Amino acid sequence: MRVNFRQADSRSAPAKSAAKRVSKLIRGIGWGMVLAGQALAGEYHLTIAEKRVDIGGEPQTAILADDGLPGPTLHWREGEDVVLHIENRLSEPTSIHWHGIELPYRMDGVPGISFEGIAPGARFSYRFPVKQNGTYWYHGHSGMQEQQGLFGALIIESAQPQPAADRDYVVLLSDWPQADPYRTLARLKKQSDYYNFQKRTVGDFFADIERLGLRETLSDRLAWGEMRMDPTDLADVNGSTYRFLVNGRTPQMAQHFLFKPGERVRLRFINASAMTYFDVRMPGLTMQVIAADGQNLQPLNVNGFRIAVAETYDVIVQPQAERAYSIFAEAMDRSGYAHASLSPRADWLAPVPPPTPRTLLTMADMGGAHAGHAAQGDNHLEHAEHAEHAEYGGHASQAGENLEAAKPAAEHAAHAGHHHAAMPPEIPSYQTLDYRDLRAETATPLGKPDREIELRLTGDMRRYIWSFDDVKYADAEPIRVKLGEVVRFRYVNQTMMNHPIHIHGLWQYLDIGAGAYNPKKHVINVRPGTTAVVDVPADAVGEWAFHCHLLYHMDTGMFRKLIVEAPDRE
Ligand SMILES: [Cu+2]
Repeated sequence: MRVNFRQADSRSAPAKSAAKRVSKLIRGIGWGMVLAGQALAGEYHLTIAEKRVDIGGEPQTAILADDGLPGPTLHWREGEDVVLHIENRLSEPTSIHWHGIELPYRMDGVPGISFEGIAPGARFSYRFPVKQNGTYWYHGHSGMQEQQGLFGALIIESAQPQPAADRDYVVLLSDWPQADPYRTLARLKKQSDYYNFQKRTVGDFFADIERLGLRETLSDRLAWGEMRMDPTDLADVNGSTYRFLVNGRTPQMAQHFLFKPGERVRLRFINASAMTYFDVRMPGLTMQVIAADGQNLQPLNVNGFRIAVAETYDVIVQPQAERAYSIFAEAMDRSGYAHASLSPRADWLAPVPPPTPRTLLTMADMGGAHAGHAAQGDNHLEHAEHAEHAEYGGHASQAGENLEAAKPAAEHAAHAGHHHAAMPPEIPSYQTLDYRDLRAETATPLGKPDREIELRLTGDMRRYIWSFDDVKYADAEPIRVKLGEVVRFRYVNQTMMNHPIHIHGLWQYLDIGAGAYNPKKHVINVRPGTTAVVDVPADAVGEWAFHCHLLYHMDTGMFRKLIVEAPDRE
């Protein structure tokens, strides 16, 4: 049986609900019968080709799946066998990686590790059973294709009933380069702070790191309460070259999602950026986080969350007022933002909130007021709550999410059609999502790890080389583990950057002291100067990519091959 649910463009609510009806219909009529005989096979076709796109600037060449930026949202169902036919119409090799998906490693889609890649003009068919559900994404794993637009959302419907939502939208965040990404990388290699236009103290900072070491330098600067490093150091590539998009649209392109007051709206946030972390908030609404990286969580109410590159978070909001709400995703370094509206009417758009002051951001980002401890202790146990409050307190609690106050100046005059109605109840205090608060919905007892591997996250910012243990990928031996082992990785971040660490094919259970309820993730962000500990059950044989998900870090060497060996293979 062939069912193609490739409709899913969350821009169009009617199309979406129609597809849902079809989905229900098929399930009602035929699914039981089909399942009795064989797994339902979803068959999909994607064509990878170049296309000129114009996102409010000069037209540029993009590399897209089915001409879409983002590519089409794929809808799979847990328990089905999927077949994905990929056709390469480029003049260079391509690949698609199914991010966060458990599959035979030959289907994982990393050229040079799990398959040969897809040659120009060639086709490749991925086939595997779908063993999980939730919010994921797919992206190119060849060259800079991911940065050039080759990505899309992947939504897997659960075999078990899930909490009902009246609306279900994909909110896919990305960074679109206004320059050729190869040129960007070349520039970074020549001058790593090329994109940092306020670099007055960067030289001092590096000098201090050389003299005192990173830990000293960070704690020194932070303890004085005088952050002399500019916030723009937090991102190597930023809003000076990027436009920030929601589902492929700039803030000016006024992306909106419809709702009726009182409805439960599920928003599936996916950070498909190559390099950009976002701080997400929806002024006037509490977001209930129900899943991270596709995995159900015990519901957690937050007013904001940071989403690292390649992470996904599913949240439920229940807007009560007849007004447009802002979905506001600021680049972590505040060099720009993505914006969309959650609105009762297509012609009502939410105003863009005022940006969070950058100077208040830095403390939290660099490990916060307690950076001295953070550097020694756990990544998540030493979080700077004061800084978090300061970060949002400035306008959020004082302004009470007042829309008038939040209304920005002339540049957003285009959004002036918004509608003001009754204010939602005041939210008493600000809570941002913290890894420490994540609890898996169900317990997974892992037992004691069989061994521990310390992996230092290293780099030479001035030469723009990134690595693990000071050895870059080209010079590194693969990490070898045995099938059935539980390996504890200790990620020691010795750099001044955040690194979102991703392991293909396997899960990382982040040790936050919650035992069997530690959350499992495919991406673990490790903040500057901190250590994160994860337990990884090596439950899938094969050769897997293991890397920082910042594209320019991966490309310059922060990458390993992780081999899970069958017991008889020695
Ligand atoms: Cu990195």
